[in-house]
Amino acid sequence: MSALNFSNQLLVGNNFSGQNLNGSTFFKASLTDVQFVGTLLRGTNFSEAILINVNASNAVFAPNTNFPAPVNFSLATLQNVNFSGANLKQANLFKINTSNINLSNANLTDANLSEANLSGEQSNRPNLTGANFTRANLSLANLKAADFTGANLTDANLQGAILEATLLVNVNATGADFRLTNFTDVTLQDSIFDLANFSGVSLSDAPLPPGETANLSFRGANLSGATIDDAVLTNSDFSAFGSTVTNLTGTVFDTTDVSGSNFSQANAAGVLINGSAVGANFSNANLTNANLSKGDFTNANFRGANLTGAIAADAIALVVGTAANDTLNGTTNLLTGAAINDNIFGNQGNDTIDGGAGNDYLDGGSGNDSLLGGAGADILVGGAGNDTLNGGAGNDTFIFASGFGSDRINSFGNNADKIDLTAFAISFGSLTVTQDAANTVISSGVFGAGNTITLANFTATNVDATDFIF
Ligand SMILES: [Ca+2]
Ligand SMILES: [Ca+2]
Ligand SMILES: [Ca+2]
Repeated sequence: MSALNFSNQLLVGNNFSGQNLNGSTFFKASLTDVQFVGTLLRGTNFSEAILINVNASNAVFAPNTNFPAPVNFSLATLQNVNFSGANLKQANLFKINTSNINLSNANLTDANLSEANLSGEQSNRPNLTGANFTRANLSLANLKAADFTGANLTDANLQGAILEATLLVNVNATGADFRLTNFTDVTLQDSIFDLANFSGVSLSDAPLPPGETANLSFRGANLSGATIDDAVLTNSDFSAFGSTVTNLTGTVFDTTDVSGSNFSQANAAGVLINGSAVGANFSNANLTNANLSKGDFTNANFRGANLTGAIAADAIALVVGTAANDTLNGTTNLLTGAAINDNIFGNQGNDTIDGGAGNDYLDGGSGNDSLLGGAGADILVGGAGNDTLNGGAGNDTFIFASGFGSDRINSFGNNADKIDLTAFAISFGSLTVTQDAANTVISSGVFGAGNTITLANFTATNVDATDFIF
């Protein structure tokens, strides 16, 4: 059987399972209780047809050499239609209107689902599990309450789609475009959104049961100007994708949990984080002009981050200075009185920074700063300007990078403290170590003129390669 014309016909109870109906037309036909299980339906036309209780599981609609036209379902009405495992590659599903649709494990690569209605209710979710939407066009589609568990949305276009109450679990949406989507009440977990575009998106109410983590990957994604509120994005990855850094400029994380997440290298200028960021990694992130007030940064890592112009009022474990000459002190846990491992940034101005107890990260920024580590294994970064550094008790690390100035380390602990010169990629042989009265002066052609490290009251012959991290 092949290329039949059912245009405008009424089909009830027909069983076409396993047959070859390639090239047939069902234009404006009405099909009720029809079976197409495993049927060959390449190059067919179902536009404006009405399908009720139709089983087309494992049917083949994809074009081939003999039937090069994609199947056409545009403007069709589909009630209780089962496309599970069907091959709908390149299918034209423009403006289809569905209820109780099953597209589980269907192949919708390069399909056009623009303005399609695949919506349902949470009690009876449209089944899109395991479906392949690679490069599919889902722009302006209504996907309310759809279950995308295990689906592939790589490079899919979801611009302006309704994703309200959807399940996005174990989804791969690498490179997908989510601009202007409605992301309310979604469940986001164990999914990949690398290089995806969320620019300007509003994502609200994405909770998870207590104790569960989100484990999302947003590497190299664009979330600039996005507003995310009341979401759980724990243990998520916002680090770079190859050479593409994640764009978080102006992103708002309002009452959103980003604990354990990795923001390493992210461009997060002007970002707002006011929820839990416990144990998060902000190393080398651009946090200029960020608003980190009220955030909880306990055990967070800000090594190499730039917080110029940032504010952190009432933040936990993070203290940020202004452009003026600030006096900044490490904090204690208000409930237990215990020392906190603080991250303290002086920024511009001549700042006095005291980490207090705990393993602190102190960054003077520009200006002639005075840094005191106190007890604990501290990391002190003088930054530009002529700084005075004192690690205090504990095994402390002093980090120097290009243009660090003429800095002085008081009470350098031989065989305890370390000078980190990793930024210069040199070895001990490139250093010049001289005795200058009671002090030791360390210089190098690699540092450039005007950049010296003075170890106050320290004997030059005690300086060897073990005092450095190269
Ligand atoms: Ca400073
Ligand atoms: Ca110390
Ligand atoms: Ca300095």
